[in-house]
Amino acid sequence: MSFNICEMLDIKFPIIQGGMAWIADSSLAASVSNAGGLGIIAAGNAPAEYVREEIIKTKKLTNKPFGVNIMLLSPYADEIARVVCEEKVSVVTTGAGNPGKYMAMWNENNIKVIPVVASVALAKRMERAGASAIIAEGAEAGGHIGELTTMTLVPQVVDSVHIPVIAAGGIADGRGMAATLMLGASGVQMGTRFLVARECTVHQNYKNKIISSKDIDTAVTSRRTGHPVRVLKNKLTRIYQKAEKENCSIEELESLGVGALKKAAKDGDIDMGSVMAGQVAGLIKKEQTSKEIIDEIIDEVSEILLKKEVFKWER
Ligand code: TUI
Repeated sequence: MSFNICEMLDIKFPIIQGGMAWIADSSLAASVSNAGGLGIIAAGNAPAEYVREEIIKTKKLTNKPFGVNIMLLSPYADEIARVVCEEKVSVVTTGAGNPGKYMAMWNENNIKVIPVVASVALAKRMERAGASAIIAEGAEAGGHIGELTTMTLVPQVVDSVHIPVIAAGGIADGRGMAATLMLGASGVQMGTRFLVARECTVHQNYKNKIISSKDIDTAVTSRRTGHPVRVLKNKLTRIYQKAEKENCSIEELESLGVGALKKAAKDGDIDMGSVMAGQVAGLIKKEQTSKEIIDEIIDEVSEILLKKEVFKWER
C-alpha cells in the first residue's frame, strides 16, 4: 500500500478540495484539478442529472482526475452512486453517513473511494469495506461535523488504519498543512479556503462574509437534531439558537434549516441563509485563483519543512 496519495490519485500536490453542497461545481473542481490538486464536485442535495451534467462540464474543462462528493443524507444518493460509475469518475468522497452499501459497486468500477469520517470506528469499517484512503475531518470544519478536533482525530485514525489518512477541518494555509503532516496525515482536504477561490461560483456576499469574519464568528447549531452544523453567525443562527433554547420540536428546527444553505450560496442571503464555513474563516483574507492558493500553500509547507533544524534541542 502506497502512502503517496499523489501517486495513488495521479495528482501533483496532496491537496483535495472539500465537497461543498450548492458551492463546489464544475468551475471550482476543474480549477483545483488544473492547479495540481484534486477538484471535487459536490452532489449535496441536487438531483442525479445535475451531478451528471457537472461531471460532463468538468471533463470539458480539465483532462486531470477529479472527484464527486456524495452527501449520504441526500434523497438522490442511490442514483448518484450509479451515475459516478456510468461517468467513470476517478474518485468518490462521501459525507454525513456510512457509504458501506455502495463500496462493492464503486470498487468493481475502479473508483477510488475516500470516505469522510469523524471517528475511528467508521474509519476502520471503511478500510475493511475497501476504501482507498480516509479523510479524517475534525470539528473545526464547516458544515456537518463530528465531536473530535482535527488535532486529536487525525493521529488516532492514523494509528487505527493501514491506508493513507487525509486531514480535514481547520486547515487553510501551509502552517495547518505542515501541522497535519506532522500528525501522520498523507495530505489535506480544504473547503473554506477554496470557497473564496475566484473560480468558485458561490454568491459574492458569501465570499465577502468569510473574508470579513474573525476567529470567533462561527457557531454550531442543530446539535439537538443529531446533525450539528458549523456556520458563520447571522440572523438565522440567532433565531435558531432561540428556538433551540425554547425547546421547539425537532420538526420545527429542521424546517428552519431546509433550503437555507442554497439561500446563502445561490441567492446571497447571508442574513437568513445558512453560511456554512470552518473556524479557519478568520484566517482567510482575500480572493485568489485556485492555482494561487495551491502554489502559496505548497511554498509555505516547503519552507516550514526546510526549517526543521530549528526544532533540534541539546540533550
Ligand atoms: O458531510 C460533511 N459535511 C457536510 S454535509 C452537509 S449538507 C447537510 N446539511 C445539513 C445537515 C446535514 C447535512 C454540510 N456539510 N462532512 C463529512 C462528515 N461526515 N462530517 C461528519 C460526518 C459523519 C457523521 C456521522 C459521517 C458519518 C457519520 O455516521 C455514520 C454512521 O452512520 O455510522
